[in-house]
Amino acid sequence: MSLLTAGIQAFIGLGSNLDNPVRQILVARTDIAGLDGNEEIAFSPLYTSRPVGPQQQPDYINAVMAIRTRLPAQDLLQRLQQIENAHGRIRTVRWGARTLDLDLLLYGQDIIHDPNLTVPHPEMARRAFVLYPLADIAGADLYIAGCGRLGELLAACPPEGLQRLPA
Ligand code: A4P
Ligand code: MG
Repeated sequence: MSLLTAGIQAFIGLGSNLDNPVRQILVARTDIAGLDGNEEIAFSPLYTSRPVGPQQQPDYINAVMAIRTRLPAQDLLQRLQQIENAHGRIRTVRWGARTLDLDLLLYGQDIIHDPNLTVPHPEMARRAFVLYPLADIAGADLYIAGCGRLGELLAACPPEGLQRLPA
């Protein structure tokens, strides 16, 4: 694949708690990197995390991926949803168990408030399972549009229920 010289740096949150979650995440990584117009920049360690939302569901595997993309944000979201669907994602309960969840966390420094797309992801600043893997690959100085420095968000969000898996 040719290296993309232009494009926007975006971050994607990956989560799974059904049907071999580690495999779901690793296959999704390849799927995302393989999208036309995308190039992987970094991939965080995998973490296990206790569910946020309904508690009667398995623990999650979470990770964060940095890409450089030429896709407009809406096109990227659509492709991510296609990948979720290809992984057998069925939407029933909000924040319920899922084979694969792909959230567009950041798209450059853009702030987006479309009916179907909010960026930065509205919950990310409160979620340890997003902030810690994000810091692993982006560093604490990353600025989150409308929220502040990642280091400050981390300080306010203890890593309770979060465990990094050995590489
Ligand atoms: N949408 C709006 N903005 C975005 C964005 N930035 N990225 C819309 C992705 N999608 C975005 O999402 C519902 C709608 O959000 C989409 O149609 C899209 O247009 P969904 O994936 O169908 O449903 P959902 O995931 O159940 O709802 P939601 O509100 O997106 O939940 P989250 O925030 O994705 O949270 N606990 C742990 N430990 N680890 C997890 O990964 N994940 C969730 C889901 C809950 N608890 C978790 C985890
Ligand atoms: Mg989601």
